[in-house]
Amino acid sequence: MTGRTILAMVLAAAMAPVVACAQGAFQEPGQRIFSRVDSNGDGVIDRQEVLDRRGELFDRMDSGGDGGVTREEVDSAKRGFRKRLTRSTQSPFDMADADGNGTVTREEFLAAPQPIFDQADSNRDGQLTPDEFTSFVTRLRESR
Ligand SMILES: [Ca+2]
Ligand SMILES: [Ca+2]
Ligand SMILES: [Ca+2]
Repeated sequence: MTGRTILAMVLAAAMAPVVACAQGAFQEPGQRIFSRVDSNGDGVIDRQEVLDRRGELFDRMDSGGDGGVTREEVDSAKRGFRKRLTRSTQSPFDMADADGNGTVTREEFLAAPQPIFDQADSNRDGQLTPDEFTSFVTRLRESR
């Protein structure tokens, strides 16, 4: 059980506007996403910033605002995500629902591992530089 899909959801959500115009003439893959995720603007993305995005995603999915998301909320959020980022056959809901009680709390959602962060952080220093991020996004695009 990994949080791959969950983090993919966060990245996909952050990437959506860029991916939407990817067919056209956009030259710097990931640049806009990068600056959106780099909320303190120090030029690198750290795990906390990724967690912040994940928290925002949770809040967006938690349409009832009761601190837990249901299978419907997760699945309806998932419909907007690109298949290649969610190629797991396992529902992201089941991956995030660590205690299997049918509700994903914010805590469970934030506790999921960050495999994509690890994948993109090629020198393993816990921070994503624009170069690391751009080459990761490029790899994703080329893996289509
Ligand atoms: Ca930063
Ligand atoms: Ca749960
Ligand atoms: Ca790094």
